Amino acid sequence: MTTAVLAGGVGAAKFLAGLVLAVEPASVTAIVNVADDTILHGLHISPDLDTVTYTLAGAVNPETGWGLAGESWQAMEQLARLGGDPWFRLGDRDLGTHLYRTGRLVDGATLSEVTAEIATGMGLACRLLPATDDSLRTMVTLASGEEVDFQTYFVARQHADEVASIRFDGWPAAGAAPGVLDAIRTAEVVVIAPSNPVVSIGPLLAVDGIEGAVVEARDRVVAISPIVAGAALKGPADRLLQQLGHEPTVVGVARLYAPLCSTLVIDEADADLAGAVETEGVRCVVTDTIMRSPEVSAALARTVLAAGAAGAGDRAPEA
Ligand code: FO1
Repeated sequence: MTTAVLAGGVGAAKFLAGLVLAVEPASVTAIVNVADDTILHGLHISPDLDTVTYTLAGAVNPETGWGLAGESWQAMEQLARLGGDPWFRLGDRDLGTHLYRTGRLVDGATLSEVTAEIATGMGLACRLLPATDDSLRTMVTLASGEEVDFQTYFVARQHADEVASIRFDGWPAAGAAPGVLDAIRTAEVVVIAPSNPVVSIGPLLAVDGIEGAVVEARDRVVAISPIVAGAALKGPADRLLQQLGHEPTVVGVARLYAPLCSTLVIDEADADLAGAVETEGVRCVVTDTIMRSPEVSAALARTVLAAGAAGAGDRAPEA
């Protein structure tokens, strides 16, 4: 079974780690958010691509969910010694990835090409595509009126500010990277990973052509709620939803995603809201979505694929 997964960072990476246990890894295409990307110290950093890559390679830092396990931090220590500000912590080995990516981009390679090279270098068997090779950046307007880039909001200010609005710099010009639209159109099941709907899935859908392709695939699109019992498992998704006028519950997620998916998978903790989710016009599947281990993620992946296949079957033309 071929799958295309719309992916942000840590939640998506954990789901993908289970998916590649459940199916042939070569049948999986992850389409990854790049609107968190930033240039720091002259280096092009792609946090979500690296989180997915390191997780699938079994090399991610298990405590943070980003960066590499067993890192050393001598470059950051030297930076601080020289008076630089190491607010965005780049480990010594992680820096090698950013050096490689930046060097290849400066040489004229596309982000898709470099991403494929890094994935191969890290031993990945599935396909990783950046959503776009163009520049697309999440910009956050705070309640104070100040506009900051995503990593300033997320890391430097620890997503503590009230947010007034979000925009994607580079929209509407940013076009889908090679293979992205085709992967969505041809996948037997399309998955919207349990990522932040506003700042991870939002910028993926903002790339020219992606939202249209997902809407067209709706019968075989399954989303996994990143909200469990009214809270985000990690990060500010619940607060962002609320601040931007959405309900931070599985029902709010269903309302947002109903035009895109035919099934929403929610956690057992929200089982009592399954009926309200279906009122929003999506089928609801209740299962364990807390990915404590790759085995739990693999079980979730099997449930998601079965739901997607059933959705596609519902509307399949009769033979
Ligand atoms: N997140 C942090 O909270 N603090 C950091 O210092 C930090 C550094 C960092 C370095 C490389 C990388 O790939 C990711 C990093 N992240 C860090 C995570 C990053 O901010 C992600 O964009 C968010 O986790 C949202 O997905």
